[in-house]
Amino acid sequence: MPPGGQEPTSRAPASWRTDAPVSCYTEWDPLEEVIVGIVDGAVFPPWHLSVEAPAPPDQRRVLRDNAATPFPPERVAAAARELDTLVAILEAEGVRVRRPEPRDHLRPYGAPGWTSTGLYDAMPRDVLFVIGDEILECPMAWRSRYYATSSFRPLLKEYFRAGARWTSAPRPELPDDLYDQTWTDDEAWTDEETRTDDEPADRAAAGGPSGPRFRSIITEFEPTFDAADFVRCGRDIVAQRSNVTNAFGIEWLRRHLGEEFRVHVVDVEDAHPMHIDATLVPLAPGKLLINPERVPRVPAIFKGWDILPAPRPVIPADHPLYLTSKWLNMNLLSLDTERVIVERDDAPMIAALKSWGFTPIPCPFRNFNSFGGSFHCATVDIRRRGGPVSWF
Ligand code: DAV
Repeated sequence: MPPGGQEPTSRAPASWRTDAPVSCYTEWDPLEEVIVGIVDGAVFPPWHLSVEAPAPPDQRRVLRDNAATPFPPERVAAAARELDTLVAILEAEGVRVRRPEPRDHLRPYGAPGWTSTGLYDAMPRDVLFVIGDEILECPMAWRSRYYATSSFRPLLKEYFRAGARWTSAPRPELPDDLYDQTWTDDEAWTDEETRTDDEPADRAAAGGPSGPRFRSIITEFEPTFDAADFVRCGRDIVAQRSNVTNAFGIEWLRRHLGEEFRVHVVDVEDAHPMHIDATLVPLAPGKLLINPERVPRVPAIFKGWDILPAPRPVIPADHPLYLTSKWLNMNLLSLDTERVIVERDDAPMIAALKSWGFTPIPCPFRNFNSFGGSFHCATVDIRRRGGPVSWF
């Protein structure tokens, strides 16, 4: 019986290679090599509707006022120290850590019809999708992330030379047509309203919107997705549509991956979705951490799994979170089916993880959180032991 308590429904073929330079099938197999992001040169994105839609409503003004300027240097320095602490913890746990190369994110660039400056190299999870022996550059919907893979290119070339499959989705054009210029927040449920257990039909009866629980800022003009809108559970990949991932992007990935994988699109209740990794977080086979506000009904594919509702976040109210909700407390990094990296001051999450049988490893990360992510966002798994297993 594996530590997660669940038996796989199919196993990797006996001929399975275990020495590939890039190999990852799940969020929980034993982690051997990881890229940890950097905050050097981090700048706020230029103002754009695509940034407004997923942003917390109370931060839109801040984002607008600071557009295309550097993040406060003292916040960058404090977050960089926390990233170095994370690296030291990972290395002490036996994980090989790689880092990207800093870039000047204020250098303007563009394509026909638009210009932009960059963002940062802090969140490799969004940028690179590692699935099986492949490392894929994502077609990201934010213009400020058009060259987001540049800092990782030295590593991508190295992995390719060592035998990895290195690919890129069709390069998006990001014209105005990709963005719904008539978008407003009025049709989205507010975060307060998503805290009900009502079925969409009940809401419709009550005069509220039914059907899609959010109105995406992006259209279906071309495929776009961020890797962080997908979680890997062996041969099954769970995806959400969001303000950066459209149905076209999910379909492109589904067809690209072919028959070895099944991509399941789930419907959650997030008024401003951008990335699934503070909503549904599989910690081990048979153990699913869920956001109790966004997941009133667990997707059917997880039938039979232990459902672990995340404790409410305890990030102080005055702590700046420019780009995300407080549910970053769920954005954990599993080193295997027992060891989990968790924020040092998050006592409720540490206690919950212990009560569920995990071994939490605390790391200070509050300053990094201000940049829009936590441990899962800040990393991308390059190698986890284990092969293409089915768990559903
Ligand atoms: O507020 O749910 C968390 C993940 C960001 N990469 C949120 C976003």
